[in-house]
Amino acid sequence: MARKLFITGNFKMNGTKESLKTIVKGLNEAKLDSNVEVVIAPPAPYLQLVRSELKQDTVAVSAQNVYDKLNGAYTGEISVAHLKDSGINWTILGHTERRTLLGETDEVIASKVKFAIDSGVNVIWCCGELPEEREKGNTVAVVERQLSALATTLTPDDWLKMVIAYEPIGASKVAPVEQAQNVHAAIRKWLSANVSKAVADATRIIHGGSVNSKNCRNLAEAQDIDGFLVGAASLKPEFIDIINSCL
Ligand code: G2H
Repeated sequence: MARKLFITGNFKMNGTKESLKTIVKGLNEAKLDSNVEVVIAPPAPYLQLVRSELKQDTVAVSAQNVYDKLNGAYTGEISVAHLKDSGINWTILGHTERRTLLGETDEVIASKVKFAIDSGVNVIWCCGELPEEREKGNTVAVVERQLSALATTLTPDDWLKMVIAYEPIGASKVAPVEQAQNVHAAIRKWLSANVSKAVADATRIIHGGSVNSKNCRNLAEAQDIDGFLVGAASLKPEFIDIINSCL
């Protein structure tokens, strides 16, 4: 089944008002491949600036995290209600940096995913193994554990509002295509066995971890890699080359 390529620029905790305006200007002026769905995720204080500067209607804006409560005494958290009020209907959740640096568990992330989807915000859900888990050959088991935690909260329809990003944690260079494809295929197999074949066929499983304009084309040719979660390279003009890599 043909799945539309999905490319997210995760700016992480980088950028200034001026540098982000320059990135958005580049996107506004570029001819982007219409067969690619593009989402950019600036830091929270700049979400609205980026939303209002963006003129390409094929590019959406995403938060990098949200909380699993709508409003209230939750100092410092990001509300899906505030996102929707600002015209933002995507969020990244479970990014590897939040798992490893901020101690977010599979269960906390699953609760946030369910809350975001129920509130009408689409989710780019990240999964991936630690280097030591990879070295022991436990990659697929770890990703299946992360998927199982999510499955306890989601209905089959919920999965259709989500993109899955697989990122091998702490990989300093992009994974070899065959290795990446094997994990993506294992995720799709798990979806088919535990959710439904329709969800497995429809879900975009994107790849993250040192993706750039030089390695993206090879990765995109793999059967089960449906796009990218791009960090560092999304802050550079080459992000446009990545979006157009399959033209
Ligand atoms: C992995 C990835 C996307 P980078 O964290 O979030 O970032 O492309 O900088 O490795």
